[in-house]
Amino acid sequence: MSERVRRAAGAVLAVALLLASRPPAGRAPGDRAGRAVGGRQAAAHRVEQLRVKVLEVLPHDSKAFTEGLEMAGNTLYESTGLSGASSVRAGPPGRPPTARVALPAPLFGEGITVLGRTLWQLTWRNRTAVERDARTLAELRRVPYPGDGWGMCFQRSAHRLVTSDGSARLTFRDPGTLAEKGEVAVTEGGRPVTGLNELECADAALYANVLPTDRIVRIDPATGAVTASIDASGLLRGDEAVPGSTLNGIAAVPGTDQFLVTGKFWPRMFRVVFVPA
Ligand SMILES: [Ca+2]
Repeated sequence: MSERVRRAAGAVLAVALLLASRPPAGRAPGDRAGRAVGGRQAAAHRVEQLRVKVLEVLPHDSKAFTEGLEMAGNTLYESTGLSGASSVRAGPPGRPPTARVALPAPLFGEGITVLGRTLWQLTWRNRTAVERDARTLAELRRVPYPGDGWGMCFQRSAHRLVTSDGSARLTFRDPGTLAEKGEVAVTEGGRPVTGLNELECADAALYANVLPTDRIVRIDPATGAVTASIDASGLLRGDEAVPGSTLNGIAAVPGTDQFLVTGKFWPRMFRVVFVPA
């Protein structure tokens, strides 16, 4: 199949999926301002092009192989990976953590999300998820977790967890048991977006770091459609880059439209807003 035919087929599929999943009076995915979008074809392909605007630069532990980042109240939670170096930390953003617990080898820490008094921490390929006390970070129990653990966030409005596994698929899970409740394929212009990594649930949208790029995508969880592509390149200076230092870590700042973003082995973290590119 030629590239042109393949693209056309993808476009038709995207329109069909969009129309099938949208209520008749629904807003176009990701159109936060609620502007009318003329033309169904245009609506199906409308991906906002955004960039990061830095509001504040904060220190970040350059030894942290960041795999999960999330704020709850004024507390920043971070999960780090690598067998023998994995941890979960909590404290004010940009300050030394006030609580920190190691995840013993061979466990490889991955995504985290806070559910009130507890939090979940995934592991990469240890087929285990760890539930912790959100205040002390003490381990409460371990639950079997089949497959790769990557990113995770808690979509409060739908009372479900959203998890990634490095593919283009997001899985919805029961927040108490982690049992699968459904899934959605993430597409951009009809094509799958693979490498979905650290996640953030914010308002009605999902955000995902896209490995191995400096890109963050905003996703409509109802359809899987990418509604915005956010260019987060240029945050890490060339002289700060080391092997493995990829962008990975996005945390919404509660009560604002701001986000904290950082990466693996990054010495700095950034408080940003997303603005038109
Ligand atoms: Ca996050």
